[in-house]
Amino acid sequence: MTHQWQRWLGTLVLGWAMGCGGPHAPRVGDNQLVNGSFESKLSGWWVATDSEGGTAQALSSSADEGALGLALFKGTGGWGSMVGQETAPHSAGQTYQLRARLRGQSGGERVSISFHGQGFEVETGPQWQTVEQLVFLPEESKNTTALISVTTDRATVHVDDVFFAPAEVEQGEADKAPENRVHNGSFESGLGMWNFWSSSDGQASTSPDARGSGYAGLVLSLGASGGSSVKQMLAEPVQAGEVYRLEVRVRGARGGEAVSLCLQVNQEPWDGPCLAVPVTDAWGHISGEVTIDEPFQDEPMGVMVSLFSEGSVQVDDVVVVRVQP
Ligand SMILES: [Ca+2]
Repeated sequence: MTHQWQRWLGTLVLGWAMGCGGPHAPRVGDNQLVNGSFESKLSGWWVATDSEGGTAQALSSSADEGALGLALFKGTGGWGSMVGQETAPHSAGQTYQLRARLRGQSGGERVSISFHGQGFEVETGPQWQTVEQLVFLPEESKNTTALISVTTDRATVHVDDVFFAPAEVEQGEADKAPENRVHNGSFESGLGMWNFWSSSDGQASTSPDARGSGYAGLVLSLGASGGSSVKQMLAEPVQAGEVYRLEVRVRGARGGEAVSLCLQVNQEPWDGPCLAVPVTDAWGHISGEVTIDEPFQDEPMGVMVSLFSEGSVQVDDVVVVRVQP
C-alpha cells in the first residue's frame, strides 16, 4: 500500500530529476544530415580531395554499426580528403551539436569536423570513439556546408553515425548582459567560438560542475609551469583611447590560483590591457575597466582568460562591454 506522503515524495523527486525550473542540459534536435550512417553508401555526400591518391569509400570493414561505414583516406600532399553535404541554413546565435563515431587505422590521425564554417579538430585512436562537441554560429551566413576531413598524410580514418543537429541551450548571465561583445561567454555552447592553448599539459572543457550561471561553465587546467588560455576574437576592432568593462566569474579548485582576464591583439607582441583576477575556492565575480593605451586604429582584438599556476579553475560569464566613448 502506498501512503500519500510516498506518492507526494515520488512526484517531488521526479520533478527534480526532470529539472523543473532548474537549468537544463542541451536539448538536441533532429539530424540535419542524410545518410549519416553510410548505409546508402555515399548517397547524399560529395567527395573532394586535393591530395594525390585520396579516396572515400563506403565499406563493411569501416562500419561501427549496421552494414557500412566510411573509409576516408588522405593521399600525399594537399590539405585533406573530405566528404560533405549541404544542409538547411542556420539562424544567428544558433548552437549545433556535432557528433560522429571515428576510428583511426593506426591511431593519431587528425580529423577536422565543421558545420557552416564553425568546427573543431580531433586526433583519432585505434579504437572506435564518439567525438561530440557543440559549435556556436554567431551570424547568419550563406555557408551551409557540413564537412568531415582527414588532414594527416597517407592516413585512413573510419567514420560512422555522423549526427549534426541543432541544440537548444541555456542562457547564462553573460548571454543576457546588454552590449556584451563576447559570444558564448557563459560556455552554454561548450567551447564554441573559444580557442584553447596551453604551454604544458593543460586542458579546457565545459561541465555542469563549473556552472556559475546557466547549465555549464569552463574548467581550465594547467599541468606545470607556463600557462593555459582560452581566447575569442571580438567581432568589432578597437581604437586607441576606448574604455572597456571586463567581467568574469572564477572559482579555484584550491584558491590562490593565478588568473588574468585580458584584451589581446592577435599577433606578436601580444599587446593589450589586463585585469588581475583574485581567486578563492568560492565563486568570485570580477568587474573592472581597462583603457586601450596603445595607438591602435581598427585593431582586431580578442578577449582571453588565462591560468598561470598549476591546478585548475572554473570560469563562467565572460563579459566585454565598451563604456567609452
Ligand atoms: Ca554558464
